[in-house]
Formats: sequence, structure tokens, C-alpha cells
Amino acid sequence: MSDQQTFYITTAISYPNGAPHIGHAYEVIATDTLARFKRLDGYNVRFLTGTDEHGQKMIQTAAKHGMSVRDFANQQAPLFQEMARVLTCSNDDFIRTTEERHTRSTQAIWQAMVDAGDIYLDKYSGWYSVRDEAYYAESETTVTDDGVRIGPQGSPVEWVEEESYFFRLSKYEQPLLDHYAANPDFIGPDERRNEVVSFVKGGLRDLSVSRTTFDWGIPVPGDEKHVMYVWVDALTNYITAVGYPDTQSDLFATYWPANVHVIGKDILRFHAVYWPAFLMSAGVALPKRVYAHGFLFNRGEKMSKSVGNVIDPHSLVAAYGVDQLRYFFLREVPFGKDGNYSHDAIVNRINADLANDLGNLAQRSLSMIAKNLGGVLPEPGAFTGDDTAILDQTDALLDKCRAAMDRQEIHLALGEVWQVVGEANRYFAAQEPWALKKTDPERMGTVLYVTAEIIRQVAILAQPVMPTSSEKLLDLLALSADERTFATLGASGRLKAGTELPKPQPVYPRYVDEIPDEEK
Ligand code: ME8
Repeated sequence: MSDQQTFYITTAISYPNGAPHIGHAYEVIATDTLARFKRLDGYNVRFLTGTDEHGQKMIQTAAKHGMSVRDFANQQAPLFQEMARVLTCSNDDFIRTTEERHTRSTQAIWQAMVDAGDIYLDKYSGWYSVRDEAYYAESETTVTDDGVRIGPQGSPVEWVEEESYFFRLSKYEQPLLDHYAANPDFIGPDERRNEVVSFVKGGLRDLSVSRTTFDWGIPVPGDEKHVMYVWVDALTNYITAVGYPDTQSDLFATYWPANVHVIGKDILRFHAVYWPAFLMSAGVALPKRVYAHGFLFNRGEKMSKSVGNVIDPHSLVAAYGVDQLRYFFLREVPFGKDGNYSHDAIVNRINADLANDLGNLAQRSLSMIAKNLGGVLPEPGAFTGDDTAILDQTDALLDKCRAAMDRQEIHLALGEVWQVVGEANRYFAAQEPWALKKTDPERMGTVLYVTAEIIRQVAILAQPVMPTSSEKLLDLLALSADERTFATLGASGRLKAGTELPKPQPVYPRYVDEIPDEEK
């Protein structure tokens, strides 16, 4: 086996009961960025995303469309695959929970939980939210002025009373608390940890894990009138995709336990309480980290399929460009916090950070090399204090970005890189290479070399967020594929003087608003 370090990262699997929305896009973009970062940093990465196709929500929506649930799922899942493709995501696998491999895996984890003595038959009576696919204690529900009983996330709940298998979640209260204490990084961001710890400290009740009133789901082994609760099935996707129950397989041995499950804050309880309890029961190792990102709001309003104010990710890509959109979301919204987006905020980032700061700097410096130096990277003269200062800051970026990305603080990594882009603009303006052309051409060459070297490192570090445009920038520096990994960052990978560069092309156009103000 190779000694290359591995990294397994996953998104939540989306309910395909509607078209993919911007929350889905945001999660897969962020996770793709974390996966790409690790690949460029030399890791053997596996990145999984997919669709969660069972559950009552799917039954209800299919019925509304007058379709069988299976046909409806088959129609919807490709929309999510297509979204990942359009967003240039580099997922290695796409799992659908209706696949045969997943039935086998889910029945196996169920059996392992039975063998551990953790599943028993009883009767369930209580509240269920189809929208959240979650059971709630009566104390977690409230009644609205219109007399509708709702769960803690505002969705209507219905009374359920039927025979059900239960999972002995209560047995795992202390083991879970011990696990959180021994593994302070298990839940991120830090502030979300306390929320989970106090929920578990509040006491865990056994969980109803099967239903008998519908048959769209994975049958309970040995008692086929029951189908499993959709979350048992959904969470198991993370191990199905690495070959569970074949725990001896290369795939499983290489990638499990996962390094990070990236999810939204609304489903943290399922991932940080239920999932580790199921795995402990089944004797499977626990994921190393669960990271809950925040919610995106369109100008402050919550978007969701059920509220009906969804913005289609495809139209955003068409309007702004895929790299621009990826950059905007990851730079603008601190990962882990809620955030807003609006046309003006997107345009502002595109024009200020991409077109002006990075795009112009690259275009101006590379055009000067083309015009004044025949398109050949100059040999730098002795570096001045200013040159060394900016190069040192650039060389220090990798360590800073690594530290941030290891904690999923994507916005901080981008902040560090753009801080250097800002400094590089000030350096370029202060050195005035256009004036040096006449007075000191050799010094002009050095300034242009230093600037191109900064662009090299910035473009390499920008690849995880903006894969397509960074590639174009690196093409302009005539770098080969193996000169684009993080191993080349820092002083050891400096640009080679004498390299002939292609004709510079603008990479980050300005966004010019053609919509009249009153129609925005
Ligand atoms: O919860 N902003 O599926 P889902 C940011 N199938 N993220 C958002 C969001 C928003 N406005 N809306 C949703 C499910 N998300 C389950 C997951 S995992 C084993 C099963 C996030 O389609 C949400 O938090 O409702 C979740 O992480 C993901 O999108 C899929 O949501």
C-alpha cells in the first residue's frame, strides 16, 4: 500500500424532491474546494456526494406529480449530478440511496445493530415532521395561532402511532459524551459543539427506526412489512460508497473513517448524535469530524423548496460565471456562519477582487513582459527589501492556508491570499515598472519577475476555489501540470527566467450591469 496520506470528504446527500437550490450548490462547492485543496497538497482524496431518495417527502412529492416514486427519483437525481458537473465539482462518486449497493450496506449495518442487541420491536406514538423527516418529542413542538402543531424548525408535524423497531440510542448517551470530550475536533465549528453536547446531556430517548405505513424505503431484514427510517438509510451512504459491508476491501481500508462530513447546521443532530451511535453499535469506526456550515439567504430571506423562493444555481452560473460564483460564496460568507447574497454583493466581489485586484495585476504585468521583453520572463536582478518582503509574504501563504483549510475556514484561507494580492497591487503601483522602462530596464525586469512570481503562487492557491480560471492564469505563465501542485509553492518553485510566455489574455472580465437599476 502507498504511504500517501488519504482524505475522505463527503457532502450531505440531497433530497431530490425539488430541483437543486443554492444551498445544495453552496455545500457541494465548498466541499469540492476542500477536496481539491487536499489533492493539490498531495493527499489521496475521495470526495462523495449524492441523493437521498427514500422517505415520506419523496412519496408525497411524487404523488403530487402523478408519478411513481421510483420514476420521480429517476427523473430528479440526474438534476443533482448535472448541477455538480456545471459547478465543476470533482466528486469521485455520486451515490443514490436507491442503488443496490446501498440496500446491501444498509441492511448489513442494521443487522450489526441487531447483533449488538440495540434494536427492539415496540410501539411508537409521537410527532413526526415529513419536511424534516424527523421525530420530535411533544415538548419540542408548539401550536401556531392557526392551530397547526409545528416542530422546532417550523415545519408541521403529524401524529404517528404504529408498531416500530427502536434503536437503543439511550445506551449511547455516555459513550457519545465521552467521545466528544476525548475528540474536541469531532464537531466543528467549535461553537456548534456545545449545542450538541447539551442536547445529549439533556437525555437521549430510544429512536424509532422503522415504519409500516408505507413501503418506499429499505426493507428491515427478516421483517419486510417494515421499512427503515430514512435517516438510518441516508447516513449509511457514507460507508456504502467505500464498500461497506466489505470492510476488508481496499476501498474501505483506504478511506474509512471519513475525515470530514460537510453538512448544513439543520442536520447536525443526525450526524453528530445518531450517526456515531449507529456506528458504535455496529462496531464501525467513527468519522473524524462533522462540520456544519451555515445557511444562505437571498437578501436576508430564507430560501427553501417548501417556501418556494429558490434561486436556480444554473441561472446564477449563467449570469456571473462558475468560478466567480464559487469565489463569491466562499469569500463572502464565513464558512460555518449564515450569509446573504444579492446581485450587488456578487458584482462587487467580481469587480473588486477578481477583475481589479487579481485580473488587472496579471494583465498589466504580463502585458509589460510581452511588450517590453518579447514575452520572455526576465532574469531578476538582486532583490531589494521591498521585493523580499512581498515574496516572503507570498511564500508564507501555504502554511496559513493549510491551517485554515484544515479547520474548514475557507474564507480565512481566501482572505490570506487576497491580502497578498492587495499587497502585490501596492507593490506594483509603488515600484512603477512603467517608469523604470526608461530609467532602469533591468529593475523593471526584476519588478515584473517578482509580480509574475506572486501571480504564480496566488493562481496555484486559487485552484481549489476557481479551477477553470486559475488554470488559464497558470497557462499564461507556461507552467506544466506538475508545476501546479502545492509542492511547488514557496521559494523552491520560483518561475524560471528565460521561459517564453504565451500572449496574455484577460482572465477575469469586469461584470457590466445591463439591467436597469429599477428592475434589479
Ligand atoms: O437534509 N443554505 O437534504 P436536503 C445552505 N437528505 N445549506 C442548505 C440550505 C441553505 N439555504 N438549504 C439546505 C437533507 N442546505 C438530507 C441529508 S445526509 C445523510 C441527508 C443544506 O436536500 C442542508 O443543510 O434538505 C444539507 O446539508 C444539504 O443542503 C441537503 O439538504
